[in-house]
Amino acid sequence: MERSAHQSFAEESGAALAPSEEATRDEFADAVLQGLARKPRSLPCRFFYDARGSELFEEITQLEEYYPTRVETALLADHGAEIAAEMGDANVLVEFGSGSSRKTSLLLAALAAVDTYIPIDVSEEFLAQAASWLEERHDGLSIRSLVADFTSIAALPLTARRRRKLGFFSGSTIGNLSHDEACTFLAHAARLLGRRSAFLVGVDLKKDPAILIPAYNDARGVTAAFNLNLLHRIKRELDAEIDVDGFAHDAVYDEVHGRMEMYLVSRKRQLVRLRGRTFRFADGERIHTENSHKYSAEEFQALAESAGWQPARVWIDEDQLFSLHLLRLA
Ligand code: AVJ
Repeated sequence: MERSAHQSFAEESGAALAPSEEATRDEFADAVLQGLARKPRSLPCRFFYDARGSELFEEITQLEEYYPTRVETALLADHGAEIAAEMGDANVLVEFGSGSSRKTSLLLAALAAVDTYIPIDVSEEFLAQAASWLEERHDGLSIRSLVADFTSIAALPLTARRRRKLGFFSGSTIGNLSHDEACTFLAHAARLLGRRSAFLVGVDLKKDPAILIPAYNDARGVTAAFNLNLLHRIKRELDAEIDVDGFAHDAVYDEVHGRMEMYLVSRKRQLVRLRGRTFRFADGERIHTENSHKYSAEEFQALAESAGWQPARVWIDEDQLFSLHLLRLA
């Protein structure tokens, strides 16, 4: 298993974790204990993205069945000029949950007036890698990385003040949030970005489950490995007793909520032990690990309006797989 150099050093040497790492680990442990004790059981999807999980997610984005990344990238490449026509005078690009920032380069190429890029992500390692990748490609760009959870960031750096800002939230990450949470997040982003700003949001569209299900349950089993990595992570980082092979990946479409749901399903009666607690699983019992909400263009526009944004444009590919929304503030 891959992990950050620093983390493996602490574990292999038996050295104590730094206080911030200890806090992160306790937060992880608390969330896992709470989620496993709940019925139905669930685990928060934000814990997918350790070093190995991030690597597996990158692999998912290259899969034939997983269309979102490919289609969104094509939308950005094809409509860069139109996006610039709408928002060409933006000076600051603020990206929420920026990850590897691969799609950002297309946007920066289209937006000539942007001189400052503010990526926000929980992974310091990702931010550093993304910054050096972008610096090489965009001469003179000033990058001000923020290590933070994008839902809770309180303020932007002073350099962004009184400048025209474009927010960017790609990949349909907004789909991980419930409708209420998405509305709260959009309103929060509006406050953060401020007057005369705009927000470009990538949103996966509602579609035939025959397309959705393979996107979350691919033939090569990469998504299964991504989902099961959460159990490997719990075992490794929290010293849990778990038979990871005793669980299987499952992905279903819930018509009522309009979302893909991922589960880890126990393949037998078994016990999971963690921090002095024992959890009894029945054969077939599930742990809910992710929701990925899908929106029609109209549904997302209504949600954005309820959060105080004015829907300005929406770009959709010819197969109607994915949408890119431009929202404005008065
Ligand atoms: C990164 C949250 C947008 O929901 O499609 C990919 C994560 N989960 N395959 C998504 C994911 C399973 C992805 N997001």
